[in-house]
Amino acid sequence: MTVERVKDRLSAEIGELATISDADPPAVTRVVFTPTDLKARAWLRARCEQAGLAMRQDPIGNLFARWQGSDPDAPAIGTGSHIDAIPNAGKYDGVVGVLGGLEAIRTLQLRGFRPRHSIELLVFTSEEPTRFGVGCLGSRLLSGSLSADAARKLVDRDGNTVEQARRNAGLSGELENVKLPDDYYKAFVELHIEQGPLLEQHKVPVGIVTRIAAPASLRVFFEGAGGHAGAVLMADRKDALCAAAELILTIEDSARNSGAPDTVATVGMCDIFPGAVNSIPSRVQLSVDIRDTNLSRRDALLHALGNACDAIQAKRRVAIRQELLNADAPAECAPAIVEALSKACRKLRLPSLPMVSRAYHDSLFMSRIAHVAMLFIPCRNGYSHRPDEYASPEDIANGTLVLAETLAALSA
Ligand code: HGY
Ligand code: MN
Ligand code: MN
Repeated sequence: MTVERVKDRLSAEIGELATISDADPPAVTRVVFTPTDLKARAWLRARCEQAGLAMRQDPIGNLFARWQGSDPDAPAIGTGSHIDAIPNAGKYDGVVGVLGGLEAIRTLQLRGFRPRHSIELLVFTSEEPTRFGVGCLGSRLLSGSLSADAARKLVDRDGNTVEQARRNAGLSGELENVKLPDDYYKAFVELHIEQGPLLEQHKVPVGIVTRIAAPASLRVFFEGAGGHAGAVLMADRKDALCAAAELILTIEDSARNSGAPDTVATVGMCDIFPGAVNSIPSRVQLSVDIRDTNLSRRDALLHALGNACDAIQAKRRVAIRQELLNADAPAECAPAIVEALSKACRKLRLPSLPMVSRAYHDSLFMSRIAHVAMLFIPCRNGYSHRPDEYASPEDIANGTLVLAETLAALSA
């Protein structure tokens, strides 16, 4: 019975992929171009080859597994997601879209379906910003949202450039050759866990994404004055960490009071120098993540952050410098692809809920060169980016079968 086979095979494969990790189970860590990431890519490539898919990898490491259609001139239908995982993550983020996409193809093959448009499963490089600070590195380059020169300038915390890291991972060719033409894909559909609580709360098995929020991220550098924790009196201090703390609370306050619940801001990283209990912090580096479904509200928060930096700098005599890493536009999903997903849900008698994606995804950038929509499945308590992230085999199978129906309809 199809659903049972899909449930069993996907549960086994998701479980197996989760063992290729740099964290103790149930956590998963798989950072781009590490030996673990390369091992996971090899594992996945083998499964795609077993399914008879033609493989290629581009110069940034995006992986393409192609089921050749009967019309070689017809633009392809793309699906896929990512398998890199932030530190101490779960095993479903991205993986459901990759293994679910592979299973959707295998399900159609078993049914004897023959696509007219080729169907291409994509595994994007570095969807997570963990190593190079900018998320969706592979889909940004593929869609032309990031230039090859700008990508080459990205450096990890150990000073390795993207160029060094990709070459060490065995990749060749020039980053200029990653960009695909605007008419390469007729459509791109990504299956992903919701990473939020709405589907579970509404007891709806499938979400159909109509809009993807606008993400921005930046680093903020604070340069104060160090000194002895005992000897320097409070009035004489230029404490970089206190300045950073004031900015963090100001960012939180601005997001909370933006006038809409869709504005979110997070300071997820804080480096303190010299990092000794009895030494006044002289330098601090923050990494800030700001998003909103509404572009002007998101930009207003970036502007408010700049003003706050000026005020804190003047008040505390701590030099503050911002480095904007990315400030991307939101994406509207294509009505025709949204309708194709809705139709597939109706055919499978699965209720669906139209929704916004507050997380960003490779689809955000694929929307720059193709008609895009996303398919969400529930995740328990909305948890994601944590080891107790969980999606049920039933929900994963439902999402996979909706994807299969949609790919069949789009590629006919
Ligand atoms: O941060 C995000 O939205 C995605 O999970 N990388
Ligand atoms: Mn993620
Ligand atoms: Mn993801």
